[in-house]
Amino acid sequence: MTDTLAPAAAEAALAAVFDLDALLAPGEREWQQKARRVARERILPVIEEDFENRHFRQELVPALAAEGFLGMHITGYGCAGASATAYGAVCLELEAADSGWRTFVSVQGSLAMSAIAKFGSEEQKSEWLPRMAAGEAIGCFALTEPEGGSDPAAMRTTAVREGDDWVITGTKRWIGLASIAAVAVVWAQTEEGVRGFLVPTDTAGFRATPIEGKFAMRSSIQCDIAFDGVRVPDTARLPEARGLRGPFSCLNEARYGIVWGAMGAARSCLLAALDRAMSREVFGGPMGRFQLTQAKLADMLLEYEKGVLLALHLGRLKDAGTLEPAQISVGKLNSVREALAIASSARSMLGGDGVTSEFPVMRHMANLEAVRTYEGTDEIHSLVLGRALTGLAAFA
Ligand code: TGC
Repeated sequence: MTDTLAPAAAEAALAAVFDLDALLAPGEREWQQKARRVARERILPVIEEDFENRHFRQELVPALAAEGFLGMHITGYGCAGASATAYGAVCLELEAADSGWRTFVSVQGSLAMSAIAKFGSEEQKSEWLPRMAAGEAIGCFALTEPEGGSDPAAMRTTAVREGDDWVITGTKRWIGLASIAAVAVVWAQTEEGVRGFLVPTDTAGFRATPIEGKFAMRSSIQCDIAFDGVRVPDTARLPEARGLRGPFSCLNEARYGIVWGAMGAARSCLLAALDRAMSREVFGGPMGRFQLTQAKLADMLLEYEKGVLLALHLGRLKDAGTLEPAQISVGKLNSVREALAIASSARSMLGGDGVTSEFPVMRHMANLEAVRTYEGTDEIHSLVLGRALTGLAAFA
């Protein structure tokens, strides 16, 4: 197996057209460089093996925590208080290695920690956020149910008030990290509507089971969860979360990270294809001299550059406090769709070798199929945009 480090000459050629890194502010660039180093030194050397073996390398969690990546956009409670743009750049670099590791940072920081930071009591924040930022406690975000993820309003998991306690009953599916989590942010239907609860995973009646047989996201963990009369005190309820607006505002954070992250996977595929075009001899010359090869590379470059510029624009809006959910839908839909197209085109340029683990392309393509579905499918984001344009909701 050759290593999957981005070939330096291809990287230089890409940067010579547009140096997208140069658009970052110095502080943002520092975050990006840290993430690029961690991805190259700690993740890339083992990722093909972990993907092959369906292994989440949990021992890397302290390394990511030590760099400050966990909940890095949250202020206080041991979190770095970095900009949204810096967080996006970190997502891009981690996903350039593998979507599974961007997903880890996303589930921990954008979903579980964000839910606590946005809606938790002072006690809940003090209890969980510093430990989660340090990587000592892992969190998960239990929203999606086995009957389907696109319509959380139809959730069947219930939380019933009994005296000072709540009793949670139901099932969740596709919940990242649940089997190694210390705490689950659980969304459940109550008599007053959807509410969120912090459930320590050692509570009686909580059971998380990793989902087997995945052809995507094999270096990370997604689980089924069963709640069999899980009893928690009222102090476990997130006091500021009322209705679906709660989980949806956390999904906004995670979707935002994907806008950047998918472009990392795209970059990795583009670089592999570019390197091949420059180094492979066919019909008596370099493959890169053929017009069809150049046309493919040019199309990949266009969508990659546009995708990163869009991510940067959304990052600036988010840092200004003006980013709207429909704008995140533009980014999520575009980034994942175009990253997949880039991966597919790169695969074609690699020929048969493109389907092997000698190159990262097929792994990224498989992961991106999962990314395309979670945090709002292509269809859901299209419909969010359809509603934004027409004022008519096509969900019902
Ligand atoms: P509706 O049910 O009518 O609205 C409910 C309330 O939510 C508000 N809202 C939002 N708030 C903030 N940000 C958003 N993006 C929001 N979208 C909706 C809405 O304003 C309303 O508030 P209020 O106060 O008036 O009650 O919902 P809707 O008609 O607006 O939305 C319908 C639709 C289809 C867009 C929505 O249901 C949706 O986004 N569906 C997709 C859900 C999704 O992405 N699921 C995948 C989650 S991924 C996962 O669970 C796994 S976590 C990752 C891991 O663990 O690995």
